[in-house]
Amino acid sequence: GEKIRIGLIYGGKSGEHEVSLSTALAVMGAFDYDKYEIKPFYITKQGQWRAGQVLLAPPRQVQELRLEDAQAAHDSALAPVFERLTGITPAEGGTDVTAAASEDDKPIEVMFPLLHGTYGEDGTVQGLLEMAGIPYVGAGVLASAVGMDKVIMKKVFAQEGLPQCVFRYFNRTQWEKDHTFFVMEAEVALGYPCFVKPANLGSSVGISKARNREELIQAVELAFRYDRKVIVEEFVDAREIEVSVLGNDEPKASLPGEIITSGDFYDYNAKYTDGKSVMQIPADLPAETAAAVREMAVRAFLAIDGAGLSRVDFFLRREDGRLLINEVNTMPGFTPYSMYPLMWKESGMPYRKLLDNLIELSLARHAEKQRIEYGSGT
Ligand code: G1L
Repeated sequence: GEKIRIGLIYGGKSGEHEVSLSTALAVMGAFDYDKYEIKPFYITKQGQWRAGQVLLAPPRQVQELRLEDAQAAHDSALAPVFERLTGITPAEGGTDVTAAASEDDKPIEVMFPLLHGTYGEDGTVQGLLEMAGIPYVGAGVLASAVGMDKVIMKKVFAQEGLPQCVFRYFNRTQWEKDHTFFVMEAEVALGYPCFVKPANLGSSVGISKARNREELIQAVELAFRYDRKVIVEEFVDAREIEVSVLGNDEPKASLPGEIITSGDFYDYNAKYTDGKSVMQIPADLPAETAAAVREMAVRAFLAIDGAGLSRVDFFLRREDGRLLINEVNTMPGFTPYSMYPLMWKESGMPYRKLLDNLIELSLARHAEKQRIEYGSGT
């Protein structure tokens, strides 16, 4: 029968360009090509869109994904999206006669947006796909945007009654007007050491630990280079526990995993993430703690209005054994060796099956949205 046409958007202007490329290669390598055909959409570092030929087999190396020469001059890579937006096909519009009515014009049935913060904030690519009426995998506009802003996310957690670490935040204007006020506020609420971060989660840069007032001021000024809003968090001496959540309105949680950074703990369940930390799946936790962390992960997912998938990260404080939510990541690492897919694998769902499920969830959510009536009908 007909194959399901999957689109992959990857690359992008952000610092995670290369991560996005290797993720796209891993995803393309995992599909069942008897069931799916894949159309690549590459965004260059300069922000230019390039559509590739439909793939009937997985590409072998990352280099093949850069779509350097063949489509380089092709400025109509967004055509499939804008055709949906406008209802005008290239043939009708008369802009691109060469590409008329070929097999390549078949619409994308489900899109994977495999990139992060391409236009500065997240939710933007999701918004584009939303307007074009193309079903896509993962969080929608709202949850993507909430998931990018640490401050807004914490406000949502607070409203949901999820325990979290103490924090303070301020914008650049407030800081410049009266920085002594905010230093005092942070010192009284959090003490030292504390962590200073740009509110925007997209950047892994600009984060530092402050041990005294001088370091705090320096850390805040550094963080303001990357965002107009800065958050200061209390230091928590804790284990790092993570859970994979999958679903739409009735999401399910995987077995929890742990990121162990102390360095000297290795066993057969532990896998390297980088030089300094290992992943342990499942995490070595008492049954009640594992159950509690999974329940909290689902609550957090629903609280941000998640869809498709999210990795939910926690602290398990050593001092009192209390669970604190750290963040929801709507775009987690997603190669077969990343925490999110590995936690599902350990829970009985291999990578390829996970992709099937995400596609089904995307279509289900799209169908659900089409049941909604918009506007007054005038
Ligand atoms: F499409 C999904 F499944 F929703 C999705 C989208 C993005 C899963 C995972 C990601 N992750 C990334 O794009 C990234 C971590 C590679 C950012 Cl560059």
